[in-house]
Amino acid sequence: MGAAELFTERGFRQTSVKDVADRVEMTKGAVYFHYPTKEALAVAIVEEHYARWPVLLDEVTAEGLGPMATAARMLERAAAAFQDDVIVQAGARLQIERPQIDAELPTPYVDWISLLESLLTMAGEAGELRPGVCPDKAAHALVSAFFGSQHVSDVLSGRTDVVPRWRELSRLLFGSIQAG
Ligand code: LUB
Repeated sequence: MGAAELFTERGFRQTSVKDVADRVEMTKGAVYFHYPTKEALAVAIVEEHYARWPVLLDEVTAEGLGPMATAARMLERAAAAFQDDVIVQAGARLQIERPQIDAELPTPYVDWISLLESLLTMAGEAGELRPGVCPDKAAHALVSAFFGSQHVSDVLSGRTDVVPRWRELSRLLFGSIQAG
């Protein structure tokens, strides 16, 4: 957690392994035992960020909503994670700083685009999608909008209002792609 807090607060370049060791009250050696480089620490946090979403999908799927509502609910829960989960916040900042990180990081956005495209395709098959809306284009637009919304919240409010801001934008976006 300590490293995630520091990466979120200061970013990759401005965080040293010594800072992490101090924050978690371990020796540098102990941190290096678990993570041979600072890059390895960043990779672990970004991977943990992405590991959140399949767990979330299982939880939301268990609610038994239709595909369109499942898509909306997934993004609503993601907004709560971006607002409150320091691992998710750190992963997002590290992905922005990926050009400065000499490590293989997961490609951002693609899994969310793919998930939303499959949910919106199912929504189309269920008659929940406005005629003429392409699931792939709408999925890409939703991810772009979400990314922008949480980023603006981060810059303007330290992510304290991700949820209400996303709720406003989500209402507009889903209102424009759902049938009826
Ligand atoms: C999401 C971010 C921030 C996509 O999937 C990702 O990589 C994301 C971090 O890179 O927003 C929108 C859910």
